Amino acid sequence: MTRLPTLLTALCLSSSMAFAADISVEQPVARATPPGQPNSAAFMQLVNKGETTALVAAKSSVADVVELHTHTNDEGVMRMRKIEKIELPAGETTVLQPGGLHVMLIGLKQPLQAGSQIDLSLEYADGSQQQVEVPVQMAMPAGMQMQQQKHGSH
Ligand SMILES: [Cu+2]
Repeated sequence: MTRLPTLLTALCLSSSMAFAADISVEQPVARATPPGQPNSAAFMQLVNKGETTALVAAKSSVADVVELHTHTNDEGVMRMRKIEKIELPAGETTVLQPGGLHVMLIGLKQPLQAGSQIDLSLEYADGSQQQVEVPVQMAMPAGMQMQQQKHGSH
């Protein structure tokens, strides 16, 4: 009888180890789209409470293709481009926001309606996956406006 709690603890430990990437996804949001707009983007904060890893892929049932994107400032013109991964340093919060890193939803199967939710599957460098329900909003939350950061330090 006294062995049972030990066994349960061991099971819990092993299951949390199987879920290797220790990332909590906070304030996920996807941008609502008018009819006919083929693409959208999702934003969130990725809080890494574990070891350094990276977001390497994403999938959603609402879009044909999901890519990881960033924006670069090309002589004053903001352009977005696909990147292979989003680094998630240990102990740090990586912010995906308008004008910066984002999850690009390409080839929407239907318009994203404000107030609905979409599914998003995030895949990390260690092969673990995380399912996230992302609320769709018309306007981005305050503080997540399209703004260019002026500081150049990295
Ligand atoms: Cu993009």
